[in-house]
Amino acid sequence: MIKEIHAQIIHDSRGDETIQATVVTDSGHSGSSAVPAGASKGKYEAKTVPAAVAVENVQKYIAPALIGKDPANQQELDQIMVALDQTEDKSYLGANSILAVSMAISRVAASEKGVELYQHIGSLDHRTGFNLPVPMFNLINGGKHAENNLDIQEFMVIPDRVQGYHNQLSAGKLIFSTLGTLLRGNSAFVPIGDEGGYAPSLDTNEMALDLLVRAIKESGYQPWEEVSLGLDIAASSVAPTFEISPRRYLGLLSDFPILSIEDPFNEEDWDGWSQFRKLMDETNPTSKRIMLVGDDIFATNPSRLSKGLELKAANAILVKLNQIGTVSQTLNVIEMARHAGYIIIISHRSGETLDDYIADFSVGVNAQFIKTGAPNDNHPERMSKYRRLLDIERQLFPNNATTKQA
Ligand code: 2PG
Ligand code: MG
Repeated sequence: MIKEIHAQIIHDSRGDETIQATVVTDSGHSGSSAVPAGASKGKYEAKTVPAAVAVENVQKYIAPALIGKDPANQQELDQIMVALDQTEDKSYLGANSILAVSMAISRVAASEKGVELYQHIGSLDHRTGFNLPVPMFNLINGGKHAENNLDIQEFMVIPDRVQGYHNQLSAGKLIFSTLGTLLRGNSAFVPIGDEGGYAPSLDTNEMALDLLVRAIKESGYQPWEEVSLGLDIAASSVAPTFEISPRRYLGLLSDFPILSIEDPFNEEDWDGWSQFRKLMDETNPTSKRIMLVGDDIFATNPSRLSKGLELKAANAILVKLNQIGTVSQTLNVIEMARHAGYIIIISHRSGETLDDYIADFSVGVNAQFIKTGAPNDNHPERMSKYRRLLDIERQLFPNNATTKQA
C-alpha cells in the first residue's frame, strides 16, 4: 500500500530542471524515477509543466489521490492520474508530473514483489520470456542536437547481425572509438552532441554515412552483413534548406547499408509517409526488412498510431514514455503496434537523466530495438541504460554473457 509520494527537482544532461518522484509503501519499499526531455519534440506529445510546478502538482494533487492504493495495480493508478488531469494532452497536471509517479509506482511494485523491474513490466504486458533489444547507437549528432552543420539529427550504427548484447555493445564502443580516430585525423578537436555522439561539421550528410561505413570496416566488422546504419531525419524540426524527397531517401537506401530511417517526413504529412512506405515495399531488394520508423508522427499516441495503421504510414514505431505520459498507456500503444506487426523501438530523449528505466522497459515489453545514444563513457546518462542491459543479459543468459564491464 502506498504510504508516501515525494518529488524533487533534479537536472538533466543538458542542465535543465526536471522532476524525480519517489513512491514509498507501508512495507518499507521505495521506488524512484526521473523524467527526461526532448529537444525535437513532436507537436502531438503530451505537454509538460515547469519542474517546480510538477513537483508541487505531485505533492498537492497526485499524492493524496494515490496514498492507500496498491502499486501493483498500475493501470488503475495511471487511470486515477489521467482522470485527475482531465485533459487530452496532460497539460493541466503535466505529463512530467504524472509520468515520474507512474514509473516510480512500477519500480516500487517490482520491489514489493521481489522481482526485477523488467519482470514486473513483463507481467503487466502478460509476458514471461524475455530477450534483449538490439541497441541503435547514435554516433554522429546533428540537427537540433548539435551546433554543427549536419541537417540530419542522428546517424546510427546498428549491430543487428552481431550475436549477443555484450558483443553488440563492444562493437558499438569499438566503432565509436575508431570513428573518433578518423574524425580527429581532420581536426584535433571534435565536438560532442547532446546524445554523446560526435558532432563534426562536414561538407555533406552523405560524408557522415561514408565515415560510419569506414569506421565499421576499420573496426573489423562487415557493413550490412554484421552492422547496419540508421538515420533519424527528424523532418518536423529539420532546417528548411534540407531537401525532403522520396527519391533522395531511396538513393540513400541504395547507396548505404541503411536498415532504419526515422521521421523522413513531417508529422503532418500522412500522404508523404504512406507513399514512401509503398515505394519502399515495392523497391526493397534486400533480405532485411528496412524499418520506416514513426516518432513525431505517432508521438506514442493511440489515436495517431491508429490513423497511421489505417494509412499504412510506417512499419516501426519509436516509443517514448513521456510522449504519452503513463506506463500503462505506453503499454497499450505498444500492444496496438505489435498487433499490427510493427517493430518496436524503445527510446531515450536527448535530455536524459541517470535513470535506467527504459533498459528494463525495453526488455519487459520484448522490444526488438533500443535507441539510447552513443556508448560514450563521458555520458553516464546514456551509459546507465547500456550498463543495465548488460546486467539484465547476465541474469537472463548467464552462460552467454561475459563478465566484462562496459
Ligand atoms: C528523437 C529524440 C531522441 P528528442 O527525435 O528520436 O533521440 O530526440 O528527445 O530531442 O526528441
Ligand atoms: Mg526521432
